[in-house]
Amino acid sequence: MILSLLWLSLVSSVMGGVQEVWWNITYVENANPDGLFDRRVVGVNGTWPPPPLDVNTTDSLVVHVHNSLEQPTTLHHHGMFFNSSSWMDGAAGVSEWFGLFLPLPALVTHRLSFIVFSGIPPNGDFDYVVPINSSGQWGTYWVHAHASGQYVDGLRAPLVLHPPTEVHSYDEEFTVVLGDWYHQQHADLLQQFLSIANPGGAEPVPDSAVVYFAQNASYLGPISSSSPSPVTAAVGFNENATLPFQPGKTYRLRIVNTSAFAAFFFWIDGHEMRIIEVDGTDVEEAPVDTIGIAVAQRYSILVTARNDTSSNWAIHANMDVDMFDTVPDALNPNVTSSITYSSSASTTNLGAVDDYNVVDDITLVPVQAIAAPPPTKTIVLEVIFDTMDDGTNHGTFNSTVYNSPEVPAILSTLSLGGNATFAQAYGPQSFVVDHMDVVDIVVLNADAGKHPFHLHGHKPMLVGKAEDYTSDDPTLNPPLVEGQMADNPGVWFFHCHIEWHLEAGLALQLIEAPLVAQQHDGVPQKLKDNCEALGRPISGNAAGFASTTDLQGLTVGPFPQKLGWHPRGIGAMFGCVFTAALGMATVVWYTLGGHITEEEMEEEVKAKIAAKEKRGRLFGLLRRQAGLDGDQLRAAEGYTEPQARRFSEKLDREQNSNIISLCGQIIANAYSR
Ligand SMILES: *[C@@H]1O[C@H](CO)[C@@H](O)[C@H](O)[C@H]1NC(C)=O
Ligand SMILES: *[C@@H]1O[C@H](CO)[C@@H](O)[C@H](O)[C@H]1NC(C)=O
Ligand SMILES: *[C@@H]1O[C@H](CO)[C@@H](O)[C@H](O)[C@H]1NC(C)=O
Ligand SMILES: *[C@@H]1O[C@H](CO)[C@@H](O)[C@H](O)[C@H]1NC(C)=O
Ligand SMILES: *[C@@H]1O[C@H](CO)[C@@H](O)[C@H](O)[C@H]1NC(C)=O
Ligand SMILES: *[C@@H]1O[C@H](CO)[C@@H](O)[C@H](O)[C@H]1NC(C)=O
Ligand SMILES: *[C@@H]1O[C@H](CO)[C@@H](O)[C@H](O)[C@H]1NC(C)=O
Ligand SMILES: *[C@@H]1O[C@H](CO)[C@@H](O)[C@H](O)[C@H]1NC(C)=O
Ligand SMILES: *[C@@H]1O[C@H](CO)[C@@H](O)[C@H](O)[C@H]1NC(C)=O
Ligand SMILES: *[C@@H]1O[C@H](CO)[C@@H](O)[C@H](O)[C@H]1NC(C)=O
Ligand SMILES: *[C@@H]1O[C@H](CO)[C@@H](O)[C@H](O)[C@H]1NC(C)=O
Ligand SMILES: *[C@@H]1O[C@H](CO)[C@@H](O)[C@H](O)[C@H]1NC(C)=O
Ligand SMILES: [Cu+2]
Repeated sequence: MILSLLWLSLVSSVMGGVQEVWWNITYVENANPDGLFDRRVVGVNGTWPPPPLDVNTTDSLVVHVHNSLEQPTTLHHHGMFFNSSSWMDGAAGVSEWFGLFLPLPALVTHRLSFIVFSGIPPNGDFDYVVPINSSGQWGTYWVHAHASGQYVDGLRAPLVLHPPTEVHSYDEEFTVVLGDWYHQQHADLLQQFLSIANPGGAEPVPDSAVVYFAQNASYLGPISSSSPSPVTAAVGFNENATLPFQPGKTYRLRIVNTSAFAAFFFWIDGHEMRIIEVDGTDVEEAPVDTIGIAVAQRYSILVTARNDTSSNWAIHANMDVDMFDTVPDALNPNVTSSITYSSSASTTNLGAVDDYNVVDDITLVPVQAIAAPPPTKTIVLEVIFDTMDDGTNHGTFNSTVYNSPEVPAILSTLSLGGNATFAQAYGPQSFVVDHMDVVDIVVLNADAGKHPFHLHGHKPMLVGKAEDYTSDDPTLNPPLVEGQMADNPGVWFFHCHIEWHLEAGLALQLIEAPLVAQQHDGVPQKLKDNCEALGRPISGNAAGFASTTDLQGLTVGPFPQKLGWHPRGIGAMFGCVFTAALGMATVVWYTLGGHITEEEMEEEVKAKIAAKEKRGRLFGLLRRQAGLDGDQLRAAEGYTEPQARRFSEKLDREQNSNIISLCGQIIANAYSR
């Protein structure tokens, strides 16, 4: 608010314009940025990566999108406010197609779809109006698909907003794009992730990492000595990417982490780095050894070039493998590019480091400090991953899986009249906040993994951080809060930006000042047409009814397993269903698994069990059985892992029968409660 007022007075004398771009979103065959594997990606106008965007803050941006994919798509301009026009925010993720296109034999895969707005249907169009000239924002952002994991398949690009005058001075700038990279299509990976074959919720581990550079809305080409794969040959990747440096100059590097999953550690040999921007906020210069950058985060650093040009220097981007359940031998998590002073010099690579000395972002000082207003509302959320009653593992806030409503929540807001203030009308995981509420969102991470959360439509203030929220020690557990002013009427998503976790349901929708939003109704007809083309109702509550309570037909669940705390009848029924599921899984295993040897299978089972133990994600069914000791739990682990497709008659018979009897014991325990 204070920022935007300052901003408007600063730019009022500058003439604004509109920067328009036309993006035909297409599949691109045989892209090979890591030099290891040709795969189909999602790009723009038949090329990949999608073009970087460079916009002056005196301009607004219009992205004219044509969808040439076989599934709905959306674009989300990450971090932009879209003040009172949340329908332009593009937070979708329609995945009914997911159910439709599910290859057979289908495992138990839950239908998930994330819709704040329904997306652009195949062959459809939509114009995204990004009001940069009025948002009071500048710095480093990115644009990515927010539907069906298409950004994991490549639909992602940096977006740089240049103010007329920068706070920090430097001579030139480059954008550094980091991302994890998968060889399989996202839809296939997602199917494996959200299946009863993966009750521990092990996320797909990337096949490699990619680093590439942009400047002035173009990517930098490969070094001249390389001959990379033809489809992506216009851009330099990893060891073939380099930043040309000149002695005496100071460069701003804008680092964007476009990963689906992996965080990165970033540093440059032989050079010092100073952080000057975090996620669109200018901060006072702070020296840093290593940047640790989570999915969707952006940092700008200043790097002063060396005076001597006798050597070129390695740039390091290492993936944080702690997040991976397993690190396959074939994976090189550490990629390098270079800084070139002279094409004839050789490159100095100082190699591995002992540990990553990362900056704690809560210590960084914003250039324009804004006092945290006192909260008027608090939302406490516990991050819980668990195996649900359908055998799949899901990420949740407080054990409720987010499912997108039938009617995009913004259309409910605009059509429910006075009923728009009832949170239950929007379905589960919906929170209504009043205009100008100051909301503390307290996130308690009960999971062993790290989770980078993203709130749409706002720039949250980080007002506290605790090492261990279960501790009584105030140094480990100080008050933990984020303050956020409800000054942007509309519907905004709050979710983990690890794509797998979002798709596992770790999300909620914040319905902000619904009655004020109704006064700003400017939803383009095209958006409603697109929803209807996708067969979705465009008014009413989450299920399409003019009611606060009637939610018939709405997709909900799956739910935490009730075993152990529900009446015995349900326990018994569940036991039967469970056994049936087990049998079915075995059948599926036989159909799928003929080509894996006994040893490979055993290895895989062992690795998965070890990984799951490491991550502390015990099978929910078993964790609830307080009576189990460690050995029983381990045995149970052995049971739960193979349940999906790991059972084979070649597995040890005796172990098998132990497993089955343990299953019986669990059900008996449940009865006895
Ligand atoms: C949205 O615009 C209103 C009115 O100009 C302003 O008060 C509010 O702070 C803005 N919100 C954001 C998130 O920019
Ligand atoms: C994509 O192609 C269209 C039509 O040929 C063209 O107008 C547009 O500028 C292209 N966009 C990009 C980003 O290349
Ligand atoms: C978009 O690209 C597809 C595939 O290359 C092409 O067939 C189609 O004509 C293009 N459409 C537009 C509107 O540019
Ligand atoms: C942004 O403004 C600068 C001058 O301040 C101009 O040189 C440049 O071309 C503009 N960029 C775009 C994308 O309009
Ligand atoms: C932003 O640009 C749009 C499109 O050119 C224009 O209509 C609007 O008045 C501009 N707003 C500001 C605050 O400059
Ligand atoms: C990029 O733009 C900046 C300022 O607009 C200019 O000084 C620089 O020469 C440009 N670089 C290239 C490679 O075009
Ligand atoms: C870099 O170029 C070499 C050929 O010079 C090629 O073998 C390698 O795959 C390329 N690396 C990447 C990441 O494209
Ligand atoms: C990207 O985000 C992931 C997930 O949080 C994180 O592990 C990784 O370190 C980030 N990458 C960089 C370069 O920081
Ligand atoms: C480069 O040389 C200049 C002039 O001697 C000096 O002021 C500067 O500190 C040197 N820069 C670096 C990075 O060593
Ligand atoms: C990656 O880099 C880290 C830190 O330098 C090092 O500990 C690790 O062994 C490297 N991993 C591989 C596979 O080279
Ligand atoms: C979520 O769970 C936490 C911890 O049990 C609780 O304090 C909080 O009130 C719950 N939040 C909601 C929105 O139910
Ligand atoms: C509001 O909800 C009530 C109770 O569900 C319903 O009877 C009424 O028709 C609804 N009004 C509107 C405008 O949707
Ligand atoms: Cu997460």
